[in-house]
Order: sequence, then structure tokens, then C-alpha cells
Amino acid sequence: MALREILVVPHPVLKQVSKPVAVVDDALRALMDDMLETMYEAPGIGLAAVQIGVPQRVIVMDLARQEEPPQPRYYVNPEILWASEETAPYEEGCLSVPEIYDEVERPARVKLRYLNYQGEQIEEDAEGLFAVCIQHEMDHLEGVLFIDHLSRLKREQAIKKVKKGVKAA
Ligand code: GNR
Ligand code: NI
Repeated sequence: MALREILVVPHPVLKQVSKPVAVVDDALRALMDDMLETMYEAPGIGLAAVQIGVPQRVIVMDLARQEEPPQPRYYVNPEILWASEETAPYEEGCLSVPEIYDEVERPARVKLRYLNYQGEQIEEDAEGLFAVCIQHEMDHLEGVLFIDHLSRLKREQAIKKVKKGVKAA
């Protein structure tokens, strides 16, 4: 396993549309292992492969609380089969837009289809933080960041702040 560098805005790779994975093999599992390690170290609750510069349709996630045992989740080629009409707001952040937080409104519930770590096809319903996070991560696969859901002014201010912070680091 290895830690990878997380790309931050305005890195152009973050705008790329990620390509479907052809087969879930040991090389892909090694990538997912690196992603999980990188996500835990950050720390974050989700990570899309494109955030470490690999534009493939792969997501890792762990929504367990600190006092709970880890619950790693892996989503390969995820699709949203259904989304609720009802929406819910959530104060989002993103490892690729560090230290910026703002409210985004998304469907409150979604039905998913994806391949897991073993390459098995799974269908699953998501609500609450799980629904927020999977939609945030699936946006990454389309080159969309949570700040793209904000006003242009807020988006430009966010990128400016991140640029300043990165220079200072
Ligand atoms: O760690 C993360 N926390 C988070 C909080 C609210 C909504 C979405 C997220 S995902 C984010 C990690 C990340 O940037 N994943 O792409
Ligand atoms: Ni993100």
C-alpha cells in the first residue's frame, strides 16, 4: 500500500470525465487499497480515483464513526438507478478544495448499482450521509466538484482561497 498525493483545485485533471473500469483485478484492488490509505490519512470519508490523478470510475468510502471499527466500502463503475424528488441540504467539504465548506442540496435518497472489491454487481439504497457522499463522489467521476453547485462568485472565491493556502503551505 502507498499514500498518494491528493490533487487540489484548480488542477485540470479534476475536470476530466473518468473512464469505466473494464475488469476488477488485482491491479485495481491495489489502486483501491492506496486510495483507502490516502483517504484515512487525509482524513476524509470518501475519495474518487481522479483525486489522486487516476481518471477511472472508482470510489472508496468509510462512514464509520471514530469509536466504530473501520467499514471500508468500494464502488466501481457506480450508476444511479433512481433519485428521490425530495432533496436535502448538507454542509459539504472536499479534500480537493481544502478548508472550504458550504451547503449543497441533492436528492435525499438514491438507488445505486456498482461493482464491489470482488467485482460482484450490487444494488443498494442510500440515504443520509451515505447518499450525500456517494453523490459527491460520483460528481468527481464527471469532473464536477461541490463548489460547481455554488454561485460563480462563491466558486471563484473558494478557488482563490485554496490557491493562497497552497502557496503558504
Ligand atoms: O471527507 C469528506 N467529507 C465530506 C463531507 C461532506 C460531504 C462530502 C464529503 S466527501 C469528503 C472527501 C472528498 O473530497 N471526497 O471526494
Ligand atoms: Ni470531494
